[in-house]
Formats: sequence, C-alpha cells, structure tokens
Amino acid sequence: MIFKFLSSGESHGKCLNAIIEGVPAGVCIDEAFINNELARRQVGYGRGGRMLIEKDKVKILSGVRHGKSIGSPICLQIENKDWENWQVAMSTCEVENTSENLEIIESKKIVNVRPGHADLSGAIKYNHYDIRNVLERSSARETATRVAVGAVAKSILKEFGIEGVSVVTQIGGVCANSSDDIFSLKEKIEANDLRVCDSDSYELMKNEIDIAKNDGDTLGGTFKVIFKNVPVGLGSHVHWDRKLDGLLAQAIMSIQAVKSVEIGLGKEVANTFGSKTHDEIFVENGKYIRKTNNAGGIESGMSNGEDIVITASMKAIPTMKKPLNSIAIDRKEKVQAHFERSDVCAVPACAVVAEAMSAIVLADALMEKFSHDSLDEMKINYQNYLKRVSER
Ligand code: EPS
Repeated sequence: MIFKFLSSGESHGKCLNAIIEGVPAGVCIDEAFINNELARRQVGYGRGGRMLIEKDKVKILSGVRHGKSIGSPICLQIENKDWENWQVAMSTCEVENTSENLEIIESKKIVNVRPGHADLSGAIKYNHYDIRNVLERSSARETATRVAVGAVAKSILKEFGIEGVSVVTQIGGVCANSSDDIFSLKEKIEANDLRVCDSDSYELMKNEIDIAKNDGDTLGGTFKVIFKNVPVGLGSHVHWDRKLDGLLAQAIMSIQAVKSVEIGLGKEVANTFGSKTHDEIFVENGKYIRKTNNAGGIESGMSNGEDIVITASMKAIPTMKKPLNSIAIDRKEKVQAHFERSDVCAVPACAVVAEAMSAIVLADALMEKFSHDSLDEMKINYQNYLKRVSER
C-alpha cells in the first residue's frame, strides 16, 4: 500500500486526526474542497441531533505548502464542537475527585450493551466495564476522518480525470429507480438530502424514515458508488491481496454498519447464465469496447476501463429509542439496551463515506501503477501508458 492513513479520535473527544502517508508532491490540496466533502457527509434526512452541533471543518497541519502537497505526511484535524459538553467525561487526564465530576462520569457510564453494536465484544476483548470506552471509537463519527482523507485521494484522482458519484438506491422497503447515466444526475443527487435521483422514491423514503422515527426504530438501505475514467489495469490478477475488487470490498465493508458489498451484477451472478453474465468484447475505431458492464468495471481483480460500479447495503443503526432486550454487563441482568442520541437513518452519509473509501483504494492503485513521488512523474508515466494502450 502506498496511500496509507492512520486516524485517531473519540466521538466526544477533543478532535479527530488523520495522518496520510504517500501523497505525491505537487497535488493541489484545497481546504475548501475537503470542507465541502465533510459537509456532504453531514447531510441526510433522518440524521440525529449531533449533526446540528457539528459543522465539520478541517485544519491542514502539515505536508502541504502554498496549497500543494510536498511529499511529506499530511496531517488533518477536525475539531469536535460537542467536546465542550464532554470535557470531564472524556478528559484524557485524571479529573479532580469532586462530587460534581464523579456525578458526570457516572452519568456517562454505560453498562447496558446494544445488540448489533461493538459494545459487548469490545468490552470483553479490551476488558472494559464501561462501554463508553468502546462506543467512543466504534461510533460512525470516525468516518469524518475517512471523508477528509478521501478528499485528498479524490484530489489525486481529479488530476487524471477520474471522478466518482454515489446514489442511494433503497431505504428500508422503498427502492429507488437508479438511472444508467448517473453522472448526468449528479447535481440532482447532491441537491436532495437522501441522495436519490427520482422524486417519487424521495417522498416514499422520507415517509419510511418518519415511520421508523415515530416508532423509536431505525432503518438501513443500499447505495451505489460509481467511478468513471478509471484506466485499464489497476489492481492485479497475480495475488489475492492485489485484486482491486477485493480491496474495494474490504474498504467499504469496514464502514460502520455495512453488511454487503457487490461489484457489477453482484449476487445476481448466482442466478444468471454465463452468456448473460459476461460482457462481450468488440473493437470500434481500433479501441476495445464493451456494450454492457455486468462486471462493474473489474475483471479478475483488474480494472477493465469501464465504470467501476459498487453496490453496498447498510444495516439499520443498532442504537434505538425503543431499545431491544439485552444484558447489563456489570450484573448480567436482563435490561433494555442503552439509548444515546443517534441517527434514525444514515444511508446517504454512508454513501458519501463509501465514495471516500473507494477513492482511497483507487488513488492507491493508481500510484502503484504510475509511481508516486511527484504528480509530474505520475502524469508522464500515465501518458506513456495510455499511448502504449492505444497502439495495441
Ligand atoms: C455520528 C456521530 C454520532 C452519532 C452517529 C453518527 O454522534 P453522537 O453519538 O454524539 O450523536 O450521531 O453515530 C452512530 C450512529 C453510531 O452508531 O455511533 C457521525 O458523526 O456521523
């Protein structure tokens, strides 16, 4: 891996941080662009109160000079505005033993584990008796750093004309019509708070979310992420951990609450004949073309020049106002699961995070293929490759 990042930060800690290693020198890194990406993650009908508190803004602390990367690690920081309300409960230092402080810490202690969350396994694995020590990092708040890092990856991809879009295709039981030419609908998708491209489904989905909210319940859904202008030959067929589809699946599956990732036809391949599955190859004006894209732009772990098409499903968030039965880990007694402010539905946000994770994987694969010390060198190698491909 060339494009690597590490992030840190608790949901109600002081800030979130990311250090990115491997960005070539000479890439335009625009704070306003990163902030716009962060704002996209915050939008979504069905999101909870936290998004009203936070207006995520990035601080670029290193690795960039006069708006361009210089090849050294890039450090990004996003402050948690909510930290103001958590300074005692989330203090990194020992706090004074006053009755007021003890009361705050006790009130934020959690012992009633939530089914479907990291709570129980995390508490057992790390030997915690206060589940807050698990919840603070398992929270989807962490995805803000992924989106900021993804914005840096997109800045590299942009230099090569590679562009992505995400669209919500299902919320609960309501499926949206997704268009073949999704890029032409980008503005429409960005302009609505469910990231859908047909107005009928929008109203039905909102209604579904309202029903869940009134019932103290939550809702999941599916979304698509599509990247265009990806050159032939990213990833490799030669080894399991170099396959582009495997890398994308891992990156997206790692997003909180994602339970499935599909490429192209996805699980439909199981009930379709080979003759209906594979994309026939033609030559037009000396170029290899396909008239269908069931493979979702990836064959045998390598990009084939068609759009990369990914579909993923997100489960309903496990933090519910009407909680499920569960157990208190301090006394093994039957209780109702913990409820703390949460989202009713976060599928649109998850789609934006998946776009970011895909951009990270694609930028890494691009750098592996075309070198990575400087953008100029990468572009020379890229142009030479395109020339060689067109001469074949
Ligand atoms: C989130 C931040 C969290 C939640 C949500 C998403 O903040 P808080 O817990 O203070 O409300 O709103 O996280 C979860 C749904 C979860 O399960 O952790 C965010 O920034 O996206």
